[in-house]
Amino acid sequence: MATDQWTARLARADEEERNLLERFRAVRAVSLARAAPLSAEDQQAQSMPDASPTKWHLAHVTWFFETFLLTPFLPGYRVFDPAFGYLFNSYYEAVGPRHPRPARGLVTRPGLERVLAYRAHVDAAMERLLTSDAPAEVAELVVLGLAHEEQHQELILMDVLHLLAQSPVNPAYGPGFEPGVAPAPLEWIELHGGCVTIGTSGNGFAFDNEGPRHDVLLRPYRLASRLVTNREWLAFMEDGGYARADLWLSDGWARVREEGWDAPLYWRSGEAGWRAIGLTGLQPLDLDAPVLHVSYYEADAHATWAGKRLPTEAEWEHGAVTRPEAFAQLSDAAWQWTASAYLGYPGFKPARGAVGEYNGKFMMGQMTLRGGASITPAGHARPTYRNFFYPHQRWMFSGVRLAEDAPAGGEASEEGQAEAFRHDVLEGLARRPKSVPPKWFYDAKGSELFEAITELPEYYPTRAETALLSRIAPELAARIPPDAILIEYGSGASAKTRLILDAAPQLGAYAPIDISVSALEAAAASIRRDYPSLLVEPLARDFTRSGEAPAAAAGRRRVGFFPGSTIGNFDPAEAVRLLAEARRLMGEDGLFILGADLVKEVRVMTSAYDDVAGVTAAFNKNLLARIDRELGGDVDLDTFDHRAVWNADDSRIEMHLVSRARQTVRVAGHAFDFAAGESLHTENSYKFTVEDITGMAKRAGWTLLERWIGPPPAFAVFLFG
Ligand code: SAH
Ligand code: AVI
Repeated sequence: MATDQWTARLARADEEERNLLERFRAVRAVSLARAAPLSAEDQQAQSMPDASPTKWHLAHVTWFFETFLLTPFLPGYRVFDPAFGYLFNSYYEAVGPRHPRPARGLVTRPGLERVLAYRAHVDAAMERLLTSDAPAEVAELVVLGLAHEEQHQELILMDVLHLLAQSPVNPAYGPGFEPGVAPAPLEWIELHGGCVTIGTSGNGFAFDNEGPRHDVLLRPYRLASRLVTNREWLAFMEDGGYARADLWLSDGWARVREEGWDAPLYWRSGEAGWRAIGLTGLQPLDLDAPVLHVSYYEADAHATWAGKRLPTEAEWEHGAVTRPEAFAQLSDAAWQWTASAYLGYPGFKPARGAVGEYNGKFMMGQMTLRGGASITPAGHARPTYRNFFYPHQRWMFSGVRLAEDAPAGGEASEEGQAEAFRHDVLEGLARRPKSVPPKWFYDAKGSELFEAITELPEYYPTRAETALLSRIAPELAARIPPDAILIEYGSGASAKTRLILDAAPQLGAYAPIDISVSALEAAAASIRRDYPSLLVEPLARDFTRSGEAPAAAAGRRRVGFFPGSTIGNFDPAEAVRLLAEARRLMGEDGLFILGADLVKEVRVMTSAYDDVAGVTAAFNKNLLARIDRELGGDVDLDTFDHRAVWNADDSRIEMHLVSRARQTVRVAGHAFDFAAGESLHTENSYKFTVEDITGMAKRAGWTLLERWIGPPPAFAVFLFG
């Protein structure tokens, strides 16, 4: 990276980085702290050519400061020992010849004491340099030197673990670096992709290989919310994972055969089952912890076995940057193999001079890993960070995050919907407790049944909201700007919409969004017929997914309309995400009309979901009928009961389908066991207080403009801007 670029970056560096001397002291201290639990003998030995003795690491990072900072920039600096240039240069050809890497463990002199004296000598000189009037170039090289030292702090622990793992007495390094377990079940996080931008934005330090920032085209994809666990790895092994050539890349299979791989690097089998060597010694395998110390070949074979794939590094980065809250173990457990070869980004040019050897010359034959590990020094990694190793290497803290393709065109296409339905049902039936998202109720039959529900004597929400909307429509209409577009979420039959359209003839366009194609098409046709001057643009898609604005929204003020208390069919966190996404779509000057059912007497609420005529039961069971129709299921509807219960803790009505007896159902070629009385959870309908709604909307970036509450059974309509 050119010097002026480094300088520019540094100028933008954050406060901590500005106080270089303090950072210098802190980072240097971490290296000694990591070496502290080790004896001089531990710090001398080298267990393989790829690993280096701790003593060598401590000296090499010091040599970096001496060579690139003190010698050129500190007037009168006296080199500690001229022989060290040869002993502790790692790979810098421009700086001269060096001791062969596989023989580092044979250098018993200087001893550890003298290496520590070398560090003290260089530290003292660096203090002088950093308190002098040094050129700006010095600061940028110090930042690089510290990032370099942090990389070696990670290497110290990788190399020590490899060394200790050679010992028959299973010594431990010590606690404090365990990767922890994933908190939640695996979820597939949907990402739309498209033309996305990756790479460092130039704010704060980054290695040269993290730029230039550039565009990448990504097809829709899904990323696993957490890393592959030891339990999942064991299932792969038990299914012959290391014995089936069909799962492996050719080079990987050759390695398996040559080196006799049958488990991750540090797993050991014994009478008590599998155990794993880590920094705390030989321990029983924690099945919920992420698998560690697997090669690229193994990661790829596991992904193939699981019917998934590894993410590309652009997919990984885009997910980590845009949805960080959706992922666990992004940077604190294990580095994550990507399917991307470690190459320069478009336009990449290594820096001139010796530091240009830092990254660029390794861009051949290696694969990129993303994230960060439990042994990565705090603050060292970032979402654009590109780590890299050869595909056979295993001694680093490497793990696996899986990816898969999402259907082309997303759920908007018929094929996409079918695939998404299959995916959600198979995954939902495999969960404990079993659950399927309620959006799958709404095929043509389900939408018809919902309309029948709205007429039931027990189902008060539709009548209550319709009455309230009729009353307040003039007030709402007064807020709607001329030629605005009304964008409706979950429009169904678009019945309530008419109340707004009648009161606000100034509306220029209407975009109903609904996942139910049949309901959407019928509603759009009837609105077109009855409002001939209105531009109608129906959108058949899942409104929880961030999507493009309707074409008709261009140049128009936007008014969102989300009636029916359908907001209550989402968990609070999902609801906030949805409202925030709506905020983005409506724009700064947008409005949002939201209908929400309020908490009331329990009996009134439960009977609305358990009507005497059994229409709600038929609506609920239609999910099973749809599974049978579309996924070749063999579920007998009569073996399940409809159940609607009030969950006071979560303030929601829950709908379940409860299996009358123990049974096995088959869906899309997969078998799922139900115990007698076991439930498939099909829907939540949260019931709110006014504060619940205003709180969620506020978190999503909306401001309350007005709200109206109808007479009992109470329903509320909110206007946000
Ligand atoms: N707004 C109407 C209909 C409510 S029924 C009313 O108030 O009476 C809920 C509607 O939302 C259904 O038409 C259903 O197909 C649609 N829906 C549910 N989840 C959806 C999702 N995730 N994306 C798009 N539409 C959805
Ligand atoms: C669409 N949604 C708000 C309805 C509700 O009340 O949760 C769906 C429904 N489920 C059972 N009856 C109606």
